[in-house]
Amino acid sequence: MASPSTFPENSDASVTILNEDQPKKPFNNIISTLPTERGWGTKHVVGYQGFWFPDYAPPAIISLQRHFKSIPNQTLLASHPKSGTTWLKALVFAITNQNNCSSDDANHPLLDKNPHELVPVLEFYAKVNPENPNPDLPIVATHIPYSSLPKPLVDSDSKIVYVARNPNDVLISYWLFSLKLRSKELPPLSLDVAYEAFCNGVSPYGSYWDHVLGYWNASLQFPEKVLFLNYDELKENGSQHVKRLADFLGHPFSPEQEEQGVVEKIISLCSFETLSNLEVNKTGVHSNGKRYVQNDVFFRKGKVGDWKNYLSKEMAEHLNGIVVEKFKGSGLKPFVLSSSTS
Ligand code: PAP
Repeated sequence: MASPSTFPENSDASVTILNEDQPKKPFNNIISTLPTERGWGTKHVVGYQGFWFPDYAPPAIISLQRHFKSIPNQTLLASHPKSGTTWLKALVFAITNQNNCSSDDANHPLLDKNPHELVPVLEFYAKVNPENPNPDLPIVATHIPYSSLPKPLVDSDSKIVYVARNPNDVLISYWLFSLKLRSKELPPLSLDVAYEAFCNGVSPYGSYWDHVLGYWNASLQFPEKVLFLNYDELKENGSQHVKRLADFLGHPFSPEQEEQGVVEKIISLCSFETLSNLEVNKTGVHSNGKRYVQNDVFFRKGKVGDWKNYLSKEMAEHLNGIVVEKFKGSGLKPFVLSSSTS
């Protein structure tokens, strides 16, 4: 995508803010009463409905809760940030568009558009369309916790796919992302401060465990509506989980397609290696409605276990211990602290 005119030429900023004040106005009275703590990429995280959010999110959530109208057969992709959103967007787009474009088509939209351009995030869309906060598109995404989703969405026939990732990699990926995208007037956040906040559940979209458990419990209660995927397992056994995903979405692969290697072609098209090496994802930008964001910030290493390069074994074990304790009794298998990166 060509750089929009408002994106500064030769800028090394990863984000350009388009209009900071406009969307907050209708909700200022509510927002000003909410508790705040130190933010990561933004000045504050704001406590709202049992979670902590970057300060831009609560107005968008309120707008979604007031004005969201469901669209038939829409699919919602949900995740805690840095858990595989970009990957899931690409996979679901490729699976559900098989009839329009095969994954080896040289003109496949994923080859010249970043997945975030193809699948918008509801809370960003809501910021610029506060009274009509649902794009007329078949696939949308969100980081909003299950308990704060708009009711018409939960009650509709929309399917929800959630992707979770091990907490240590989520923490490191999010911390590094926040350093890149932080408002330039904010001092860099140290890893020690980020780690402490994450362990205390006071990180953006946290607590991590309540976010994961909300969707996990919904997937147990409404298995036809909510599918729970795991980034680490997708890495380990892509074909099994991509088939599960396609079945769930009502786009199962036929035996002929499986024989022709369609599953593997989709996995290859959506892989970190393919996507991160595309020109659009190396040099392009996309607008999320409010900001222009460089596409390359969504592709760093794409590995399981990179936390080892940043956290001590004790730090990782402590965080994992908290999560194991929180997951106890839920039936959710705790993430294994992998011994090697993959
Ligand atoms: P978001 O929540 O801001 O949209 P999200 O895509 O969930 O971000 O997370 C980005 C992480 O997914 C990055 O992980 P890392 O920092 O540990 O490297 C990014 O590299 C990784 N990622 C992006 N695309 C893919 C992909 N196709 N396959 C696997 N991992 C990917």
